[in-house]
Amino acid sequence: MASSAALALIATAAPTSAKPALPDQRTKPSVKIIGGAPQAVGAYPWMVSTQYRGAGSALDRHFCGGSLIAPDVVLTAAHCAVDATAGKLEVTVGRTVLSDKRQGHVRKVTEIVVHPRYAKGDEAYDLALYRLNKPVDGVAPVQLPTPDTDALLRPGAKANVIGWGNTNTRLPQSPDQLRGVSVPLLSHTECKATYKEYDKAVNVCAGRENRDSCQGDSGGPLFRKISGRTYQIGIVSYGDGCGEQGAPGVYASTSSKKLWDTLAESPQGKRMKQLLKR
Ligand code: 4AZ
Repeated sequence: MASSAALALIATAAPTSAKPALPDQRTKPSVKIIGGAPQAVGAYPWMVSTQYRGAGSALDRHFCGGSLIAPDVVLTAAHCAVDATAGKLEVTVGRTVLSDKRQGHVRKVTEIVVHPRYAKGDEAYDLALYRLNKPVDGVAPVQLPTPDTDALLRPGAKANVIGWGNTNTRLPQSPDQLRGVSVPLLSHTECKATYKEYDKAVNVCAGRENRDSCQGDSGGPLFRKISGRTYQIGIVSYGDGCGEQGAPGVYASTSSKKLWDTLAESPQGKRMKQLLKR
């Protein structure tokens, strides 16, 4: 999750990280979101960096991605939000280069709603919402799919994932500029074969060797552009390492009716759902 603390840990523990580097990877290091490229300034006005408030650089304060889904609501991952306190957070909407304070809109967070079925240590229902102190006007929120349509989730179709997360599986490298990579969607059967905790009712998975999201991308969007409209189909959730062969990235599936319906199992979730008309 959080970049600075987690990355400090990686920095000191680098030689003995969980996944030993294979010889060919040592001579051919993978760089990028994993395997991606920098995105043009202004390309994603609804993209969000969630940050801890404070004096540090935006790069150090960034800890997760998110997306604007209503003028005053940000969608992110539960594992990003579950230990956070609203008063200590801010979000930056529509900024591409984290250090460029002239880009985008900064808002405070007034309320955090973690999905009531999200259980720490479990991986499913990895969805949370932030209510903002003031709407972001003049920015079109990203669209969410019609519940329980799976037309956007066809295995083999290409989706995109963007974020400021780690670009290198072996070194902690956080980019200042937003990056993105195209990832193939996989079938539920393929996902379940890798992750026994995978829940096809609320998850979707995507990626292949050297094309993946990574630490720091969590909470950010997996999306497809269809005839000029952008649909967010997933929220970066988890994976075994980043960009490893046979270990795709897992995403909370924003097409899942069950994911949204069960949000109403808490009073806060129910209110937020009404607010979003979902
Ligand atoms: C993480 O640690 C993380 N490859 C996020 C996404 C993925 C793996 C790890 C998916 O936040």
